[in-house]
Amino acid sequence: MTASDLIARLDAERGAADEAIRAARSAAEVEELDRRFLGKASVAASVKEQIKGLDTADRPGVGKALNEFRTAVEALLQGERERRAGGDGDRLGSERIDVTLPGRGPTRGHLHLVTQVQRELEDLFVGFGYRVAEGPEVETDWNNFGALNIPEAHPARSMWDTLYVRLGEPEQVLLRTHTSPMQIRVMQAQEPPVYIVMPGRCYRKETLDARHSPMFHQIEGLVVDRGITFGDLAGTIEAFTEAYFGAGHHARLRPSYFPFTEPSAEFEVTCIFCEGSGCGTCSQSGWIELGGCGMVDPNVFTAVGYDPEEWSGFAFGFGLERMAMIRFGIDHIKTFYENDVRFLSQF
Ligand code: FA5
Repeated sequence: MTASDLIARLDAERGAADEAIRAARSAAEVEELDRRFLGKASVAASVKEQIKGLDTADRPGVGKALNEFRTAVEALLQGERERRAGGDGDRLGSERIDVTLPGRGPTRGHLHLVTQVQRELEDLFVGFGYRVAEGPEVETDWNNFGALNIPEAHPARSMWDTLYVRLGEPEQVLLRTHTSPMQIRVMQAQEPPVYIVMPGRCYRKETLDARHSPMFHQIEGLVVDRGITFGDLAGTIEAFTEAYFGAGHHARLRPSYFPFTEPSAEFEVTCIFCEGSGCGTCSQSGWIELGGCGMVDPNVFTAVGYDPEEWSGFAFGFGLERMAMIRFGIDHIKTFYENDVRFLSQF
């Protein structure tokens, strides 16, 4: 072939390469065209071989044409590769799936409502300068009744339907019916003055109704000092109800009877469900009883070795479930212990 034949072949091949590369449908096809137009079996490789057989004077012209061919085809191939990379990039962008959403972790639990109420009241009383103490739920008859001025066969024992534990002498060990035995434990363990609250679980042989459960919680309070009066008790109760329920809740102290306090009172707040007009939750009375209180009976001081001539004091015991019911509008005590997460997770 002459030099001009070779140059013409390269021109034709360049046209073919241009057309084929622009029509390529895949990245693999582009690489295939690279081999077809620039590889060992290509027209360019053949022209390169034939240059050797040309006259020396013709060789530079064909060599230059071959270089131009290679440069042009490489540029076309490279352009196509870059276009495809960009196109893939666009496609990848549009098809991207966001996998960075937070996964569903285990749901975190929290403290039971009664525990929350207990801790809040503890904090409140610690703020008033009280200490906090806890004691056993299995008690002696002496601490639960005897030392609290309720001797055996005293009619007042019927105020508390007691669950006895088969331990020791019959009917000498029981599940505490109230937190008041903690008064005895604390006074036996320390000298006055005493400013203390004692929360905990209590048990009674009782049928479940809207306000009563066989297992419930109380918080007991005890203050012993010189010159403590009923006014101090009333003031303390007022201060703590206002701090816990907020202003605007009506409360009243009603004369009552407890063997271990004299005088004694019952502490009640207006029923929030009927606002005083009477409903099932408050047994139609318009009031919900929160607890009992009174001035510590001198017989109790004598039982623990305190001199009733020197010391005076007051005590109170409130139901924690009742406090939560009134504050959050819960109309049945059973909801505390059914373990329904829909109820518990609201608090
Ligand atoms: C007593 O238990 C006395 N120890 C209270 C006391 C302490 C009086 C110190 C004087 C000095 P009472 O049985 O009324 O009292 O119970 C007090 C409160 O505990 C009730 O007002 C109520 O809020 C709560 N309570 C009593 N029984 C139950 C029950 N079965 N379920 C839920 N709460 C109860």
